[in-house]
Amino acid sequence: MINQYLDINPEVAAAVAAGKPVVALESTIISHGMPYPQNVETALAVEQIIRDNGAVPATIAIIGGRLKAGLTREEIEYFGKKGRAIHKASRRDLAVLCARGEDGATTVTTTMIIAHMAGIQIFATGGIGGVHRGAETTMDISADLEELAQTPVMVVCAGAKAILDLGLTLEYLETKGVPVIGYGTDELPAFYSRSSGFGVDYRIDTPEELAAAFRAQNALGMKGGMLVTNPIPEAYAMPADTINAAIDRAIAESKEQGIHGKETTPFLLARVAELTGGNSLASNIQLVFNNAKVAAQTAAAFCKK
Ligand code: PSU
Ligand code: MN
Repeated sequence: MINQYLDINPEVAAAVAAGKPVVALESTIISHGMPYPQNVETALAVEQIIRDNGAVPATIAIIGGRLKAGLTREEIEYFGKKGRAIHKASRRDLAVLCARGEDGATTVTTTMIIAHMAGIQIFATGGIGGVHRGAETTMDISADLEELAQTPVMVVCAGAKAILDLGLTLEYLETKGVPVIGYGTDELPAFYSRSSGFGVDYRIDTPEELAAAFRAQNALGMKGGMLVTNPIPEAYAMPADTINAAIDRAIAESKEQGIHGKETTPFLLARVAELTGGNSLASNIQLVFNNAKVAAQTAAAFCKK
């Protein structure tokens, strides 16, 4: 039974019904993760990369209270232009937005929820939310970690930004039983840079082996997701000290300005991009492309059985 609030785009629905590879994409990365017009250009280019690697893209968002799996070019433009004026929608927001017929940009959490409703198992993004630095007093822990614990979708990302406490994020994922895989690496990638100093649970080197691990997890009846962390390509990686200086300053400013709750992550993302003079944006775009490719190849391997 399809959910009464869900609209699956016809191409996506046909691919899911035929057991063909589909990759979900989030919309908060468009509205809150990057500035216009690079956000729209990137979102469209990512869809093309997924097609070039043999899968159908399904960008996910909430429009007029409808949960959309698969957006048109016009809808992607709309999210990109409206930017941070769009409601950033996490799990707690879904019911009210649907009841009121409002728009919402889906985070990793809500993209996983809607992908799962639509029958999509693989999702590509940039970075996930996690345990924030100072969470021992703020209790700021992203709902993304809880969703990974309970929704069976594989999330391919470039690790997590050092705006988070990466060590605590890994501890939380361990407690929640979420496997953290390094794609071609033993180390957790730190988004803009390839290494963080923290180890992953397993290193996997091929899309086929990723697909096999996720298939086994589903066959075991385990309800959660799987986190695949794919390092940024060497050519686009940023020097750790440049990026860390920008992150430290952005965090200090967020405290001074009293930024909190759901505003914290978008504030830090935008400020780090400004402080690095746009260099971080170029890296951000490239790592999303790289994740889209791995996700599409894994979706193709997953469908082969
Ligand atoms: N981290 C990034 N880029 C992003 C996000 C996080 O490097 O675009 C977005 C994702 O949509 C993620 C959300 O799910 O921020 C997490 O927000 P919060 O920390 O408020 O849970
Ligand atoms: Mn938060």
